Amino acid sequence: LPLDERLKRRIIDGERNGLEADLDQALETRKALAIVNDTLLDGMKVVGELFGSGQMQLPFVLQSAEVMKNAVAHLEPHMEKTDEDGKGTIVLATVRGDVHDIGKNLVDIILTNNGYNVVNLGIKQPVSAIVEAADEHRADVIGMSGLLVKSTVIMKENLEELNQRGIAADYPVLLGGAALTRAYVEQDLHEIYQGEVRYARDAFEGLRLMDALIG
Ligand code: B1M
Repeated sequence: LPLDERLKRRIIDGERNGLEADLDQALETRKALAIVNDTLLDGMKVVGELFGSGQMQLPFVLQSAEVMKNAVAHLEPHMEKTDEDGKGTIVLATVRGDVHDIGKNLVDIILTNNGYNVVNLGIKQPVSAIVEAADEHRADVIGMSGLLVKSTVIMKENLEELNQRGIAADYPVLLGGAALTRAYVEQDLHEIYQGEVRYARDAFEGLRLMDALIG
């Protein structure tokens, strides 16, 4: 198989052997982020489709996710970084009940590489932990990720909780994850949240929005 196809296959098949050598070879001609965006994420997309249609069982999805994580970790030192620093702080979390963190961790990498201080709380975070961390670190923005349809409801509840605590105006919120739609965030959630709430389709839109919200 051509290199690109081979890398994509490794994600789909959850095959780690030879992964790093292939990534190193890809790095000779392409940028690290392009490899993630144009090749590896394509592989994860296929995994999602196979799983969704019942052609792939959960343990294999987990293996694919592990290979994806390994690949991103291997590529990370090769990603471009700006010299900028201290542009602002975001507390980032996958919401309560949701374990998906590959996308969130990509957002972390992109924002960190572009001068933001990211406090990454991890997965399954209740809103109380998110608020506590935001207060403790004097966060400029709260970022929530979630991939389950259920998580879109939890995000709404979390925004309501911020309203209730009277801190919505202090915390612009950035939301991302596959189950969200722009309309849900920019219309429905925008209507209920008493602060700013924005939708990021991907990590780069997340970066642009951070620049817009803080800059
Ligand atoms: Co799960 N899973 N999963 N899964 N999984 C999905 C989400 C699903 C769509 C698959 C499917 O059915 N086709 C489906 C959800 C269906 C639904 O809710 N309607 C699903 C399901 C059902 C489940 C379980 C319930 C399965 C089960 O147990 N029966 C279970 C849930 C457990 C739980 O959370 N409580 C489960 C478990 C898992 C694994 C553990 C095996 C594994 C996760 C491993 C891990 O993350 N550490 C896994 C995986 C890998 C997936 C799919 C296949 C791939 C997700 C992924 O990593 N994509 C996924 C299919 C899909 O998404 N279509 C699926 C790559 C990643 C880079 O994309 O996270 O979307 P994503 O991030 C993007 C953007 O969304 C954005 O930027 C990133 C790109 O730049 N973004 C942000 C994300 N967060 C952001 C935050 C921001 C800004 C941008 O600012 C704050």
